[in-house]
Amino acid sequence: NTQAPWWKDATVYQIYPASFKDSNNDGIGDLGGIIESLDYIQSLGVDAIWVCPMYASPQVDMGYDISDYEAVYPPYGTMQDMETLISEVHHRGMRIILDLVINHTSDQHEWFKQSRSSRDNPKRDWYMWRPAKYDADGVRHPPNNWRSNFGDSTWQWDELTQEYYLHLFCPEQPDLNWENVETRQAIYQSAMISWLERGVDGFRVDTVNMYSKPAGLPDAPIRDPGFPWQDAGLVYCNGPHMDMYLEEMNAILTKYNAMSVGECPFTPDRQRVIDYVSAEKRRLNMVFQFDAVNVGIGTTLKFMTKPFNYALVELKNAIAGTQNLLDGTDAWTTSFIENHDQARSVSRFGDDSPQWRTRSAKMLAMLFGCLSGTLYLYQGQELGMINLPLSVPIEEYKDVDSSNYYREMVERSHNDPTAVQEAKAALQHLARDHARTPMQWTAAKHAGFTGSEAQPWMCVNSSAAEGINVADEAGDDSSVLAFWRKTLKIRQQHCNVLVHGLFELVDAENPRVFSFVKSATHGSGRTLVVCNFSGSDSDLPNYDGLDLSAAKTLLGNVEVDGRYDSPREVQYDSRLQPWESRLYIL
Ligand code: TEU
Ligand code: CA
Repeated sequence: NTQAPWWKDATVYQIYPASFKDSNNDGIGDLGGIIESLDYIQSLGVDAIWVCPMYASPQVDMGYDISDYEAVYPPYGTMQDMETLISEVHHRGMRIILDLVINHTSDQHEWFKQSRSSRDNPKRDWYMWRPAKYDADGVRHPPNNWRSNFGDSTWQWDELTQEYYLHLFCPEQPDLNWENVETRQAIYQSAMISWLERGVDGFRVDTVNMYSKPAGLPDAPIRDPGFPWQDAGLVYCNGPHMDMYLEEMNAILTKYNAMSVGECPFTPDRQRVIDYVSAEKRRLNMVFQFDAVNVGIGTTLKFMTKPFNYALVELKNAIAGTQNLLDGTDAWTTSFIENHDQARSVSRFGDDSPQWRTRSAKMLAMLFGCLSGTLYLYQGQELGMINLPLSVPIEEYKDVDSSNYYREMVERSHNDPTAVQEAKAALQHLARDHARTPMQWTAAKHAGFTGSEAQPWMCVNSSAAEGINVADEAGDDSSVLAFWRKTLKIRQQHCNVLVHGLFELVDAENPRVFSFVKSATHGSGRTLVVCNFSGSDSDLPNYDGLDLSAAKTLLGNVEVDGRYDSPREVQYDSRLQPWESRLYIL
């Protein structure tokens, strides 16, 4: 039984630099702000930070459009600041991972500038250029019908050289051509090795399963009839050379003893996922699957949302699917429900009204804090931060994904007021912007994110003034923040079960109560987590073969005798209060 690697037991705290902490009052978060907050971060009980892209970038997609992998975006700071950040993190015994965005670059990257300059430029083949198709009437069409992740065609016509280039995201994010070995070597050197040499401990690998495209770039099936561009994720992800590319990358990572967590959308096939993350295969350490965060999103367009109330069983199955990667395999998994691409979990899966916000946020903390795999916590999630309210005008939404969707809905409906209202409501529910409002540090102006005279780059959620902020929550033992700290402590104390244990849904069809058992694979230990996903009382289920009469609770989100935590013998009520959750040790 060998020692598990550090990243298995770790909790990773994700930081979005623009919105975390502004140290020089220009309204934009920065590296200095992260450095000065490291003690706070460590006090949560986390082991590592993941810093979203802080590289040189025109910021069309908030830094996921990189123009130079080896330079820092000046408003965030300097290379010297990065070196300070890395050493300050290490000084505290923590780890730091960076975002590795290498499916595409910015169109302002030197490589692309050269590639687009002429058809015979030596870097022409570093990107995915294709000739146009012409129909019988001589009208020009792109090579296929793929819809980009941000709407519209994935192909951009280039007047100068009279060809299309591929971009799975914005037109300003051209896809690199991974088939070219020289390109791959340049990517590895510039984006990976240069940072591993500076001491980073690993990478969160953006869109990791999109590097290898399917031969012939075939059309996607038509799911949105009447519109030219079709969702193609299932077509362009997981292409034929993925394994080889990942093995090349892994060889570099291994040399530096660095970890990897890949973002793995559009991969319903369990065996495909296991083949990415099996320890023996040496490709990736783990991946983020999208099953849980996609519960409740639309089937044709992601913002065409359906209400969550009917989807608890779907959420259970989604989570079970990612948890069960561990069953009988040497694979590893992740637990997360928020990141910079997701709306706030308490607004989506809990109840963000003043009455139930705290309790339902704690319930979600318990649920995801008790799942196996490496746990990821997104900035502000530890406070139970919530979505912007509907009263915030659409102009405050800064994300290109949101503005493109809104514009498309206005166009499709010819500005029909009902359709436009619906589009806005959908964005209020699901937009990525809700994760990107500034971190709420205090109840003061701008939530203490930046100086009171400054103008924050994105609007601050007014809930900061209503108690959802670090200062207020730190002084309150019944806060969401205090609960996350307790949860992370208990997770560590019982890591055999809570981090490494096998997951089993119990009472799986119950549409209101989410219950699961975890069992240690080595050593002993069994726990039961019960979550009432409902604003009314529910019965504590009668579990076949589980006797709770002698079971103690390790943690609960409803106060009993003035306390929430610590094992006790109290016989719990067989009624679950609204949004109540309990962690039993069996
Ligand atoms: O996201 C890739 C991804 O697959 C999505 O979840 C994406 O956010 C969604 O399709 C948008 O509707 C990654 C990054 O996390 C994201 O922030 C970037 O925008 C994207 O890659 C492009 O680099
Ligand atoms: Ca700043």
